Amino acid sequence: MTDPYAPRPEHRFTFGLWTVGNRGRDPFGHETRPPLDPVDAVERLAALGAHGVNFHDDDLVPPGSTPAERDAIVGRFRAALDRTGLRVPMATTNLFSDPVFKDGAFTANEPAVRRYAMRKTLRAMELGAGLGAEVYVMWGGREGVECEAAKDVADALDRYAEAVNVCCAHIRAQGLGLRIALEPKPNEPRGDLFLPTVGHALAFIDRLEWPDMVGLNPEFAHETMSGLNFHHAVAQALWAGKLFHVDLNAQRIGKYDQDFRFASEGQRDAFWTVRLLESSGWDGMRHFDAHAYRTEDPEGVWDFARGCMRSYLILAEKARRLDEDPEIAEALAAARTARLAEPQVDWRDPAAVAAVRDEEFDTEALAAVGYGHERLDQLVNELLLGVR
Ligand code: GLT
Ligand code: MN
Ligand code: MN
Repeated sequence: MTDPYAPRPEHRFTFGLWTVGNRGRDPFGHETRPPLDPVDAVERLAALGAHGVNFHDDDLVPPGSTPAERDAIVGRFRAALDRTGLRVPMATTNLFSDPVFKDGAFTANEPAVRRYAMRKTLRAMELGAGLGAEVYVMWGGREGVECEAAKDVADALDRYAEAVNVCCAHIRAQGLGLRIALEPKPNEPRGDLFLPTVGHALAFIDRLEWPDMVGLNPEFAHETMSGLNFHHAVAQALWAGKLFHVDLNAQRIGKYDQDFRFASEGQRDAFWTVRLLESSGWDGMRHFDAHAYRTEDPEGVWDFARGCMRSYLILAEKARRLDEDPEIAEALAAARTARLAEPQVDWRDPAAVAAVRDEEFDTEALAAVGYGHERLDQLVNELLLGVR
């Protein structure tokens, strides 16, 4: 029997070189795994049925490489992509590891650091676009502060916007064909980060020079760290036409950024996210920004990668079953779910607005209605728990 949960390239699953290449270092302990050659990552991901691989500039070309070394590395990587058919849908820049960025990159107080961060990003965008990337992720890992006195937030946002505008100008001038996806995060590694949530980032985009070129890369762990509902964040990004990319992983509220295997925690939120992505027809990449537990040896990394993709496909199947379940359909009707899609008042018509002012309501009768949410939620739970 063929495995119904076997990943295939058309499922659009992608991983970062930094995810499968994560060596298990944490703030308290050293690496537990040897380095992973990017070419081996490409081959293993392709063999597992992934669609693509993403990278930071430094993941592929180690900092300090000469131009000749860079060309050799890129050539070898490109050959592996050609051999396997794996794609590079997204690229990004490491603006957080080098000590030069300790006070920020685009929002560093020192102007030369800001210009260096822009230079590194323009070059990384060229590298990514050269390998086929269409989305450029911007995660401001050091854009934040611990010492509140040291940074003016409005100035920092002005400089952040300036840097994004410079990147957009370069994309346009060079015809790189990239769209920028901002990735919010509330804290870690800084005490507080700028653009902490999807909502903050959406509001920021409106103030940019080319807002159409900029959207979001929401991450499950990052919204959940803030105690927010990831499925709602993705839904609002979709509603705004701003879901350019998505980082799927797992996270418990109130903890450090765990980046666990997708759906290993928070299965309900993972389920609603998968259902939303699948039912919306969104054609972006299902990117897993997660890494294997520190306990794993190199083979365990591939169990981790396979697990992310299988859980997604299992939840997608549950979502289909939910939509076909007659008892759940009945419960949804009792909850009047579809009626939320019915507009009530044409606000362009003054008579219609005035009629709202004068309508009479039987609020007692309206308040007496039961919506059956206990029954509906339990049916969904039983489906997720595998007894329906
Ligand atoms: C880093 C971070 C992620 C970002 C990556 C892209 S780098 O691993 O924790 O959330 O998506 O810069
Ligand atoms: Mn994360
Ligand atoms: Mn991420």
